[in-house]
Amino acid sequence: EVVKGVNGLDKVVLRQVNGTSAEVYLYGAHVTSWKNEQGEELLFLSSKAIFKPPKPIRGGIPICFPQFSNLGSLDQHGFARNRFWTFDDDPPPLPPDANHKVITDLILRSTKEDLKIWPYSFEYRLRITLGPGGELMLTSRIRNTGTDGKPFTFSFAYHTYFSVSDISEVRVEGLETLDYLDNCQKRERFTEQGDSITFESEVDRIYLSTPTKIAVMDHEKKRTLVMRKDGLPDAVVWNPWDKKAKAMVDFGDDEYKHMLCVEAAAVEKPITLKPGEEWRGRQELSTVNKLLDP
Ligand code: TA6
Repeated sequence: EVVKGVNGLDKVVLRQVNGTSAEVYLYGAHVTSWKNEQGEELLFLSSKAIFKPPKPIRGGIPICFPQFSNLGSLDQHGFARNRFWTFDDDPPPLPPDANHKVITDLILRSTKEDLKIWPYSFEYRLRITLGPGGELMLTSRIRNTGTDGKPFTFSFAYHTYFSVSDISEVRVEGLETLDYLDNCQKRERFTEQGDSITFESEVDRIYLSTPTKIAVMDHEKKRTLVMRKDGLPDAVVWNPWDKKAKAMVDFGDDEYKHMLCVEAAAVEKPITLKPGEEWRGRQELSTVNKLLDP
């Protein structure tokens, strides 16, 4: 169902019979809400988010394409999150169990304007699925539609902002002992300790070659947010903490206490597509109403 969201921007609302829901703005194909059966919001959306293109919306799941962060010549995180997407008029085939799922298919095609800043033709199809248990799945299909024989290379992230009760009581499981690039230390390479990750200051790390499953444990809620990913080997973990939070106009000074970004990403090894080739990158978010054992 398409409704008017903030500032009259169109958004799609996906609802399941069990009361779970999700919302995605056509602007940026930006998921801004994912609620459980009790109607609790599981994603963080800043109370100061600015819904005014071309400013990206602060929170939810920004799409970082064709560039993650400043790893290239484009603006921070590329331009997919600053574009108006449309409904896909020729969506990929539906999955066999489609009748239990609520699906919306969006598409972004390179425009003449885009070609001036990134000279490659692409079609980016994004399928957003709300499963029968409230699982939220994002499947990206990016194809090189160029006819000039030129391959292109891109980096990518689903820049997911999770809502947490209290960042100082959050644990992340699945990234122990991995190498990571530390954005707070000139992106130098380090190795993570052997037990789960906890937070007491700014964290901005690109974990490399991570497992397909990462768990974010919210101690107060006795709830685990589970991320499963495919085609996205890396995982970015970010919390701006107090100083950086204050420096962002679209982020409340204290909001860092109630959010954590865990981002399924392809950064260390950017993806190259020859004309006609297609890449798929998927993440599925789900919740478990208990703290998973380490
Ligand atoms: O994903 C982490 C990060 O790259 C941080 O370095 C910080 O810049 C964050 O993204 C937010 O970026 P944005 O452009 O959305 O303000």
